[in-house]
Amino acid sequence: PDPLTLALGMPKAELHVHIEGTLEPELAFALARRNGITLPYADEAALKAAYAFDSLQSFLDLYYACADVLRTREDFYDLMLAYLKRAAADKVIHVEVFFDPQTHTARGIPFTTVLEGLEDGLAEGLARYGISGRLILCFLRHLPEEECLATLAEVEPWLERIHGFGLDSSEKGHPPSKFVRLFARCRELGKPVVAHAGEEGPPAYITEALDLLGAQRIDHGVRAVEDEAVLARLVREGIPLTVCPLSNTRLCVFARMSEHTLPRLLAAGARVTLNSDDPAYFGGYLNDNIRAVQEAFHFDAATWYRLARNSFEASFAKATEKAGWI
Ligand code: ES4
Ligand code: ZN
Repeated sequence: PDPLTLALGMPKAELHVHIEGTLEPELAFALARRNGITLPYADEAALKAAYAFDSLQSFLDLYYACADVLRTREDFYDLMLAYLKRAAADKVIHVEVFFDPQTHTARGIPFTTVLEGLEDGLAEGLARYGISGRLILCFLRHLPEEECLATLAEVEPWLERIHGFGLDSSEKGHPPSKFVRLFARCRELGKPVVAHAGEEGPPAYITEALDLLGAQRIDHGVRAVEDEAVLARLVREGIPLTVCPLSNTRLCVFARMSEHTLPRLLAAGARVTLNSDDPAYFGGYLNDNIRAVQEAFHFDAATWYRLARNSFEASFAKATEKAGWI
């Protein structure tokens, strides 16, 4: 088979997907109906027409608005199970799923409703599709650190059900240095931490995420190529980058896929993984990202094996689990 067919059929791990970003218009309207909510769009076509973003912020505004339809434990279950069904179709066998509890608790949804619904979905996804799943709690960086510290204190009773912590939302103007105390506490609790950095923000934010937050993976990191020293360090230290190609083109980080820094990151020897980020909003799931990348770059089979292997190696799964996958 050709390299693309091989890549599509390879078992893979997905390490960068926001569960709120898997909310398809169909499900959004179904949940709106079920919960008696009126979305500010007439129908699914009108909502899809709004998926024309010119920046991260223009996307986030819509993403947070749509999340308002998620109200009950069953809603979060339906959302997770729908994602896992799509992931299974793309040969994803392990997922580390981001969720943004502050988006929900700020609307009066109890944290337990969110957590239990997502866990119900993960349990059913394991039973139906054999996918192993973990939850990574992301803090919203546009909020004050004090609020994030309060959120962390609130979720401490459920700590053994949260695999790790991350940092997402509006990057520019909200550098990792804003969250030193928060992530020190996360690490004190014995959890792995990751952070979005170098998506829209400069390479210096990648350095801050590593040095000030102790990030074990960098989400995106695609602007690392702008600073030779930052890129060299990522390579030397084997820091995984969870790259999301369709996200980057849809949010105008790159004008077109052919301008994406993925080939330069790979050529430098960076530990790149491919991921879907917010697949409902950015034009597709993991295999859609692979198709778009292959259309632009025509990678060989060895590169696709490398990317699939990286996804398992960079995961937070136990060494015994990894050994079974690699
Ligand atoms: C996100 Cl693409 C992206 N960047 C930062 N934060 C996010 N939350 C959801 N998607
Ligand atoms: Zn992301």
